[in-house]
Amino acid sequence: MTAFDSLTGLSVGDAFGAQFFAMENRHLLLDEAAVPSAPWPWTDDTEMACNLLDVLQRHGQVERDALATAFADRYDPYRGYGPGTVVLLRGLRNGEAWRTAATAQFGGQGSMGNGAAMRVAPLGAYYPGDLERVALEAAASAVVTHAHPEGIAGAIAVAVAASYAARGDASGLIEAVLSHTPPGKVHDGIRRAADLFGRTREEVAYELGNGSRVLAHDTVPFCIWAAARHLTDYEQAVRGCVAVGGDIDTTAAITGGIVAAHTGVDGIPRAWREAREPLPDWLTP
Ligand code: 8NA
Ligand code: MG
Ligand code: MG
Ligand code: MG
Repeated sequence: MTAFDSLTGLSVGDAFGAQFFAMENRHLLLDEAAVPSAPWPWTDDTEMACNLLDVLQRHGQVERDALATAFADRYDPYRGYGPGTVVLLRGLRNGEAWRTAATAQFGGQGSMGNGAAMRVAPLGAYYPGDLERVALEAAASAVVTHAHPEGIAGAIAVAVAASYAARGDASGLIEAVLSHTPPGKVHDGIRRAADLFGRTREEVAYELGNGSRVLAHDTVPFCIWAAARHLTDYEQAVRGCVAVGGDIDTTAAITGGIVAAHTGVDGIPRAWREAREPLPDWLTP
């Protein structure tokens, strides 16, 4: 399936998940079949994913300067960005270079937030099955904002998962992701996910984390598990992310982006696609 299919799955997951943060929608968390009332505005996850796909379409690869410029020029402070990314994007708008700004984050460690992983599934689907290439391009897309090795590893894992899923083969996904993800906490979490296949989503969220710290390693392993477990069922996969709580918009965006790379847009409920706020008009489908 195409990168745009994956972006549709990512943005619908983001917009659907974000609705559950609204105070007036809290009661819907108790209803397994709840559908929040439309429209569903999307958040930073989708804004960054649109910029990344736009750069891929214009350059055929991740052009890091172009990506930083797109992130900064189209930064909408109303979309709910993480605190480090807010500081970074403001700096870029004021003329700072991404290279120095991204490596200066968090006392010079760089960010290991889940923000590089949340936007990257369509990049994987852009190069279906080409896992080596995907790992390189995903790393390049991450470092513009997330220079910490775990932030980068989270992006690689998600992109490889989407690339593998887009190729159409549903088995062996976790092993393929593990073989391309650098060692570290993200890798360790995904390795544990492989042993949790028969467990409930609540047990898995407890074991691996569900993004409640908004870090790559407490977000990505659960998403890889949810996507691998429900690779042919978009609604089940995304509802599973919502049901366990945590960073719902982002776990649903990552998982939805991977699953839609496999199912295509036809796997996403039509009513959900219509409820999601339209994507920016500068992006070509
Ligand atoms: P980020 O770069 O600010 O990272 C997110 C957070 O991770 C930081 O604010 C820190 O608390 C922590 N962190 C990152 N790197 C380090 C480090 N090296 N050492 C210690 N702590 C660190 O932002 P991001 O773009 O990665 O964030 C993405 C998330 O924020 C997404 O969930 C997005 O939707 C947004 N967001 C999340 C929530 C939520 O609570 N679920 C709410 C609003 C916005
Ligand atoms: Mg968000
Ligand atoms: Mg070029
Ligand atoms: Mg989030």
